[in-house]
Amino acid sequence: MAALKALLFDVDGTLADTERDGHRVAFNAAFQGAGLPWRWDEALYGELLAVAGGKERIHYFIAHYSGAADLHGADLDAAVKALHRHKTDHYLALLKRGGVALRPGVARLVRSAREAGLRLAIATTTTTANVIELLENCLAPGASSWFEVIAAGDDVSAKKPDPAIYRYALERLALPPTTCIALEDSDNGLKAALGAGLTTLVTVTDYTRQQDFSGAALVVDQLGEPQMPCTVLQGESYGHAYVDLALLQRLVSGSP
Ligand code: XBP
Ligand code: MG
Repeated sequence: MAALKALLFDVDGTLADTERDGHRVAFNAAFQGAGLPWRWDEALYGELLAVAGGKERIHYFIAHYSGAADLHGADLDAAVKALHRHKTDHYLALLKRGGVALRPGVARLVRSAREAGLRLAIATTTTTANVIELLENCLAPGASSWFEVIAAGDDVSAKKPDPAIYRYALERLALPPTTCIALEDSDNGLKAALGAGLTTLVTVTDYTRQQDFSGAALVVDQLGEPQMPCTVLQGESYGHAYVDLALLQRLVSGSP
């Protein structure tokens, strides 16, 4: 039985429900600041989330929602990079204002993994600065140092669902995927983790609940707490009322 050695966490949607009231709001603030008439409402943003990566998402929007004319012939790549920098500034300010909270069970699971001597890593599409601010602001001051590897954003050129970010994190951990587990929220993230050979647990969000999670070891509504059991949506939780290290070990070892 492969002993669990490391937890690889996705960020957006997994550590915190950041998309609808966080990133989406920041994108719209950047568009407004640039004098652009673009406003991503909750429904449109749900569609645009199919594209991982903020810069890639803006490019996709321009290509598919005829936004190019609003840029009046500006250099497209430079314009998107500038918009994304401003969006990130707005998102960081939102995090600093306390606009985002960790999802249930995240702090508990991270702390118990540390106490058990398990290694922690991040594998995310979002920008490194966003990860550090979220960990420092929402988990604990200094918490970003608890994660041995923070694999994020442009560390890899191919974003999720490509497995590159997970392969990069595993390489830096120098661990085989059989001793690790990935925690994700979306189909893109699941595909990326499975592509890197990782057992994967999914905690859904309102945006991802209806997605296809074939191949996930377990799909739940949230990690849960001792006083707030999670709901199993797919797979087997072996009698565990919430996600803890013992359950993650069973999922990795695959033994019933
Ligand atoms: C989700 C993403 C990110 C965020 C926006 O990342 O796809 O692009 O939506 O962040 P995760 P950026 O892999 O953590 O679920 O604008 O910094 O890309
Ligand atoms: Mg995610």
